[in-house]
Amino acid sequence: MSRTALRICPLCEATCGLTLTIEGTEVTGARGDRDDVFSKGFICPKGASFGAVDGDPDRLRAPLVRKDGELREATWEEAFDAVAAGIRTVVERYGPHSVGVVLGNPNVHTMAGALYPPVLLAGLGTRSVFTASTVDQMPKHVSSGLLYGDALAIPVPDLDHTDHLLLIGANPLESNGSLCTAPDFPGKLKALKARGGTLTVIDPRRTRTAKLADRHIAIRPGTDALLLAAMAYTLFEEGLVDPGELTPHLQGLDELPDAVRDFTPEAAADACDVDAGTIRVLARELAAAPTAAVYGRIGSCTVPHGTLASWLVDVLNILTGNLDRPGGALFPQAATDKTPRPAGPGRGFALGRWHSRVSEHPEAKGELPLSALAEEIDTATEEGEPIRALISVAANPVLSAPDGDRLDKALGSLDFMVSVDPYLNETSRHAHVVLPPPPPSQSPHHDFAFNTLAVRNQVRYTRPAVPLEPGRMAETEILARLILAATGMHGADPSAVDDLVIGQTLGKAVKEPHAPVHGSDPHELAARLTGLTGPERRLDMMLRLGPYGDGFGVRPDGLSLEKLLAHPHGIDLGPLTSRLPQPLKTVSGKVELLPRPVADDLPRLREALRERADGLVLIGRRHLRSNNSWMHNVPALTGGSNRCTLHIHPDDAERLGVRDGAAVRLKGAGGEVTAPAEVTDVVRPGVVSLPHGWGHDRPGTRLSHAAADPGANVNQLLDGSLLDPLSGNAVLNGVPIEVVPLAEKITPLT
Ligand SMILES: Nc1nc2c(c(=O)[nH]1)N[C@H]1C(S)=C(S)[C@@H](COP(=O)(O)OP(=O)(O)OC[C@H]3O[C@@H](n4cnc5c(=O)[nH]c(N)nc54)[C@H](O)[C@@H]3O)O[C@H]1N2
Ligand SMILES: Nc1nc2c(c(=O)[nH]1)N[C@H]1C(S)=C(S)[C@@H](COP(=O)(O)OP(=O)(O)OC[C@H]3O[C@@H](n4cnc5c(=O)[nH]c(N)nc54)[C@H](O)[C@@H]3O)O[C@H]1N2
Ligand code: SF4
Ligand SMILES: [Mo]
Repeated sequence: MSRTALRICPLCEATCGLTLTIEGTEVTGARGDRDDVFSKGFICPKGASFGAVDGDPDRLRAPLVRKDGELREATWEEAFDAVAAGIRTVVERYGPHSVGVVLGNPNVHTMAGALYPPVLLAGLGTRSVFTASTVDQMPKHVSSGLLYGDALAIPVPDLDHTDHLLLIGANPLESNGSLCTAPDFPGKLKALKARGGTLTVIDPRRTRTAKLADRHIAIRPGTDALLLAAMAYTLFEEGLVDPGELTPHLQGLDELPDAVRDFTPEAAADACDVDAGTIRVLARELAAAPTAAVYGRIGSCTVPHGTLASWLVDVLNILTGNLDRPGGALFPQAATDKTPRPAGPGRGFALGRWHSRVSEHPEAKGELPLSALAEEIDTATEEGEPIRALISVAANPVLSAPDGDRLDKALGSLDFMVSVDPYLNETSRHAHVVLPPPPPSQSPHHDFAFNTLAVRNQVRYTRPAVPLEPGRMAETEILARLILAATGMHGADPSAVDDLVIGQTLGKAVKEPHAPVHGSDPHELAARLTGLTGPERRLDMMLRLGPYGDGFGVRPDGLSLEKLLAHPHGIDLGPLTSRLPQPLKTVSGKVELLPRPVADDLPRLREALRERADGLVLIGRRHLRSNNSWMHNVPALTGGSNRCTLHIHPDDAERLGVRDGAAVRLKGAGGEVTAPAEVTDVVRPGVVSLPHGWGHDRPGTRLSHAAADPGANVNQLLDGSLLDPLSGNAVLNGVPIEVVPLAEKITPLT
C-alpha cells in the first residue's frame, strides 16, 4: 500500500513543494505539488530523484566512534560521551578558540541547521568559526552590511515583474537560482521574455541561461567589478542617474561620481575584454528600462573583487531607481523575520573586529575565511593556540575549500573531531565521532533562510513524511545534544536548549516597545506555544512574533504554527513590496552608498584596470543533477553530461595540443590534478572550466558509487592564498592555470 506525503525539497534554494509517494518507510516517487502556493507543481530532475537521494544505502544508520584508530558503529550515548570528553578536554586545556566550528551548505537546507548552530557558537564562545559562506556569498553579506547596516538584508530581483534582468555570474538554468529563491527560475526567465522584457547574461561561458538571453557577454573572468564600475561611470557621464523615490534614503550619492571617475568604459574594456560601446549600451539599457534588476551570483562573488562587484550590483540598482521598487530588486519579508522595528538609525555593520591568528584575515559576520582553516590547525604562532578540536556540521571542506590535501592532513592531526554528516566522506573520515542525521524524508522542513530571499513572500512547513526509523535521532536533537556535550552540560535533557532560546527570545520581545507582546509575561507566552517538539515550538514562537504573526492573540488572524499546519500547501503572503527605510540598520539610518571599507578598496580595483593576464584562467560550473560535493553517490544523478571534464575552447586546445577526451594535467598554485578534456566553444578562449565537488578517491570513505567515478578535486589547484580581502571569500574563479596534455608533460605551455 502506498501513500503520499508533502515535503519541501531541500536539494537546492528553489524550495519546491513535492508530493512524495511512500511505500512502507521508503520514498518511491516524487512529483511537484501542484497546490504548493509557491512552486505550483514545478520539479527538476534532482527533486524527482528525492527517493534515491533519501534512500542511498551508503547513508550511515548509526553513530560511528573511533576506537583503536578505527571508526565503528556505537550507541548514541557512547557517541555523545566521546564528544563531551573530546571537546571539553580541549576547551579546558587550551581555551574556547582552540575549538573550531565548520558549518557547511546543507545547514541552510535543514531546520536543525537554522535553529541550533547559533546556540552552539554562543555557548562555545569560539572565534574559530568557518562556514561555506566564505567560499560563496560572503561578499554579498559584507556589501549589504555596509550599504544597509544589515548583512542579511539582501535585495532579490523581482523576477515576476521586472522588464529587464541583468544576470552576472549566475546560471540558474543549472543551479535553479541562489540568493534568489524562485521555483521554476527557467520558467520565470521565459515569462520575462514572453512579456516583452529583456535578459542580459554576463558569463565567460555560453551557459544554458546565456542561450536564453537577448544579449550574452562573455566577459573575462574576475573583471565584473570593472565592468559594473564602468556602467556606473556611464550613468553619471550621460546624466542617466535617477534614484527617484530612493533619494531621501540615500547618503553619499554626491561622492560616487568621483569614486568611479577612473572607470571609464574605455579604461575597463581591455581588462574585461568587452568593448567600451557595449558597456555603454548595457548602462543605457538599464537606465531606459521601465523597471530593471541587476543580479550577481557565484561568478561575481568568488573573485578577487567580490565585495566591490556585489556592492556595484546594488549601486546600479540604486542609481537607476530600481532598488526597493516592484520590478526592481526588493527586500523580502519572511514570516519568521523578527518583528520589524520602527525605521531609524541602527548600530551599523563592523568588519574586522578580530583577525585570524596566522594570516591575520579580518573576520566578517563573525566568520574567518574557510580558506584559512588548514593553517589555523596546522600552524603554531605566538598569538594563541591552534585549533585542536573541530566540530563539523554538514560540511565537506576537504573538497569544497582550497587545498584539500593540506586540510586533509590538518584534520588528521586534530586531537578531536566530530562530524554531523550522513556520509563517511572525504572530511568526515577524519572524525573521531560521526553523528548521522536521518534522511530528509524523516526530517521536518521549514526554510528559515530561503524565505528571506524569496521572490514572493510565502510560508510553508512540512512535518516528517516518514516516522523516524528505530535507532535514528532527529538532527535537531543531535545538535541540541551536541551543544550540551560541547558546553559542559552533557547529559541534560535536549529540550533545555529549546527552552533556553524560547526564554531568552520571549524575555527580549516583551521588553521591545514595538513588539506585539510588549509588557506580557514571557512564561505565560511560553506556556501557550504549540508544537510536538522543541523545534516546532520555536517555529511557532517565531511565526507568532513575526511580521505576519498573531502576536499571541493580538492579531487573531495572524500566523501561528497551528494556522500553518492547517495549510499544508503553504500560505501565500503576497508579492514583494517596497520596504525602505525600515530594513536599514546603518548608523545614519540611510543607505550608505560609499562606505569607508569600499572606498578604501577602490584603489585595488583601479590597479586591476591595468592588469591583462595572458595565460589561461580557470572557472567552475554546475550541472543540473549535481549539488556541490555530496550527490555523486546517487546513480540517478550521475553520468551523461554530469562529469568532471575540463571544458576548453577549440583554439586553446589546438594551441596546446589538447585532444577531445584525452587526459590533461592542470597545474595551479595549490597543486596538480588530471582530468579528461572536453573541447567545446561553450567556454570562451582563454578560459577553462572544471566543476567542483569531485575527487572521491580518498581511502576510508563509504561512497561506493562516487568512488567508482571519482573525478578530480578542482580546489586542489588553489593554495588558499587568493581571497577577496574585504570578505575573506575564496577566489575560486578566474584563477591562473596551466594545462598540459598528459602525454607531453614536458612541453612548455604558453
Ligand atoms: N571550486 C569551487 N569550489 C566551490 C564552489 C564553486 O563554485 N567552485 N562552490 C562553493 C559553494 S557555493 C558552497 S555552498 C560550498 C559547499 O561546501 P560544503 O558545504 O562543504 O559542501 P557540500 O558538498 O554542500 O557538503 C555538505 C556536507 O553535508 C552533508 N549533508 C548532506 N545533507 C545533510 C544533512 O541533512 N545534514 C547534515 N548534517 N549534513 C548533510 C554531506 O554529506 C556533505 O558532507 O562549496 C564551495 N566550493
Ligand atoms: N545543480 C546544482 N544546483 C546548485 C548547486 C549545485 O552544485 N548544483 N549548488 C548550489 C549552491 S551551494 C549555490 S551557491 C548556487 C550557485 O548558483 P549560481 O551562481 O547560479 O551557480 P553557477 O552555476 O556556479 O553559476 C555561476 C556562473 O558564473 C560563471 N562565472 C565564473 N566566473 C565568472 C566571472 O568572473 N564573471 C562572471 N560574470 N561569470 C563567471 C560561471 O561560468 C557560471 O556559469 O547553486 C546552488 N544550486
Ligand atoms: S529546483 Fe531545487 S528545490 Fe526544486 S525540485 Fe529541483 S532540487 Fe528540489
Ligand atoms: Mo553555495
